[in-house]
Amino acid sequence: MTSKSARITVTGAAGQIAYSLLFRIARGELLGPRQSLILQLLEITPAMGALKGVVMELLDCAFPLLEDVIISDDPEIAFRDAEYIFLVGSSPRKKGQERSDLLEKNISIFKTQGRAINNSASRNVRVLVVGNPANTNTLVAASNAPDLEKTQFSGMVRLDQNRAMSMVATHLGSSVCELNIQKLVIWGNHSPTMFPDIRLATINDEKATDKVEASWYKNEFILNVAQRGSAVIAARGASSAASAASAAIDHMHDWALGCKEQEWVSMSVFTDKTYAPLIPEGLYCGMPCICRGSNSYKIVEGMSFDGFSESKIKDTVKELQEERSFAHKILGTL
Ligand code: NAX
Repeated sequence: MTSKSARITVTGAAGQIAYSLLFRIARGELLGPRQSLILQLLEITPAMGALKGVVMELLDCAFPLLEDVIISDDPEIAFRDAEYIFLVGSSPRKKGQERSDLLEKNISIFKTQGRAINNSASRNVRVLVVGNPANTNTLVAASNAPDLEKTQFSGMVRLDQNRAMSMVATHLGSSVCELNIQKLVIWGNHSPTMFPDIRLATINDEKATDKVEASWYKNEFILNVAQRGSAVIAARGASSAASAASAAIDHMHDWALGCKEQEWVSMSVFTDKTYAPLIPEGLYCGMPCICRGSNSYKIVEGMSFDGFSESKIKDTVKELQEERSFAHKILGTL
């Protein structure tokens, strides 16, 4: 066992995603079986009672790695010295609510949390934003943490990558367990405009585009990946929770410790000049990344785009730019 426990904060800790995420982290699935942990859990005041019940259950598991659990409704306390932060809690979309109303409510939550992270988290913190609208929430949080680097923040599109890999396998009458699917990329926003891109993907080292039908890819696959969240809600009566928690662990694990050799992972990261002007600087956009451990990632360079992929990326980038403008309008500044 390593001597110093890692401090991990999860917000929205009494919610559905956290109910899966916390137990998997505490088992060691995030940082491995030799790293002890302190969980720091943030909730809003009315949910503190329910959160106490979650803590009881965490303690009842007698996890050997779990040194302590701290709960608070004060972000500065919950983020104190945290090295890994999962921003899961957010205001949910209510029936009939416009995306702009959802954005407005969440922008103020993520502004407050960005400031608190800036003030109290570890200077080496890594922050993963899960709460929707995840890309723009990431931008708002990172912009309100001026003492930290933008590369210390990222948003989650890994669930979309996992869904896409599973759909490709199912289409081929197989499973991700039997097929080695690599380099499948999610570009853009975690929203229906996202672009799941298989142009460079490989399946058992062969080109994915030689294996799947082009019409299925263009007419069904892209839409189905983007609408998978709605399909889960329709079937389950509740939004994706365990699969979102699993993807959050995949994302943070790979960022912290590195992904497999040759593997690309999709992360919503701060855009630099790599794909400008198609993907302009200053957004958080789903991109292919390589993680080689030490809490770092590198955007995969040198990808080219045909007319179809370019127009898909333009659409999702346009939406990200509109959300950024809206956030600017609400906050006066980011
Ligand atoms: P729940 O409604 O079950 O839980 C959210 C929790 O957040 C609640 O307990 C609530 O009290 C808490 N909360 C609200 N405001 C807070 C604040 N200011 N500080 C701390 N806690 C706060 O939602 P759940 O199913 O857990 O989903 C959480 C978020 O993940 C939602 O925004 C959801 O849309 C988003 N998702 C993102 C996904 C992604 O791929 N990026 C996929 C799954 C999910 O839809």
